[in-house]
Amino acid sequence: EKTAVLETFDSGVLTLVLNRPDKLNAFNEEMHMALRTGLERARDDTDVRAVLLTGEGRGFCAGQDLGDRDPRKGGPAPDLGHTLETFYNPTLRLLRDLPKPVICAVNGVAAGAGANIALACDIVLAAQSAKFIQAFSKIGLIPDAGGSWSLTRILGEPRAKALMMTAEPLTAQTAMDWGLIWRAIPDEDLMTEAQSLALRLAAGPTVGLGLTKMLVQAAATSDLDTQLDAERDAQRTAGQTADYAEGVTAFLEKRAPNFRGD
Ligand code: T3D
Repeated sequence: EKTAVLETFDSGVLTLVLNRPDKLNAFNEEMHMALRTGLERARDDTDVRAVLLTGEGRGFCAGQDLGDRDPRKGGPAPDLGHTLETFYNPTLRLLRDLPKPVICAVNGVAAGAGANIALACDIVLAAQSAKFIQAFSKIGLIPDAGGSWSLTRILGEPRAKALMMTAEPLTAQTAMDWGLIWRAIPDEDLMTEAQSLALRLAAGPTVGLGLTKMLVQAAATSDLDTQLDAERDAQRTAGQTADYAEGVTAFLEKRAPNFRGD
């Protein structure tokens, strides 16, 4: 049995590759746990300064493995609230709470929870041929993995509802035009660009980047006064890092900074 998520570490970047290509990297319990283990390592290991998430084969992730939900096998209907609470929601929270940049390289179709996990990453690059599909309505489910929240906030109700109710595929180009992802990239250049972005961010001021991520996320639910207070507190912390001292010194010495991540 192959490892459900391939993990490699190089120059501060932890690369996690969803690895069930025969099923377009659909989630079974093993892949859930392997991804969670990888994200926990990213959180706990101070050598990890950026994460790159992608998929093996022609798809990024087709969401839940429906083979594990076959009603024809009999038995009571599964409690999908329980599976969200046990498997999907902890992964979403890990991604959002990780105080380091998470780059997603969407190498092919991203459907159902697969689409929404991609969209929960901090910077999303997608191959031109990739598609995002809110596939849930095709099987009678609701958009999970944070999709009902993130798509509504980013796109507004009209586009969010239409995408979710029709399950029409969204091209990478339209996803970029609508501000849902950072960039659509020619297929052959996707991994090179994603790796170079991940390396660049891993060589950045990690504490400041993590604080930036948290501020942006907090802005979704705070008013300006609360956000100004949060910026004050975060800037106080950033101003005490060695990377801030290095950044200013490098500027004054007219050289590139050498950030260490602390
Ligand atoms: O259950 C819970 O815990 C609740 C949480 C739910 C979260 C969810 O994600 S619900 C949504 C589940 N996902 C879907 O409904 C998407 C199902 N897949 C598709 O609609 C299509 O496969 C795609 C549009 C993603 C891609 O289409 P296409 O034509 O490029 O590929 P394909 O031929 O359909 O798939 C290739 C293989 O992957 C195929 O296997 P085969 O025939 O070669 O042996 C197909 O069955 C398999 N596959 C694709 N998606 C899934 C899958 N197998 C199991 N589960 C899948 N989700």
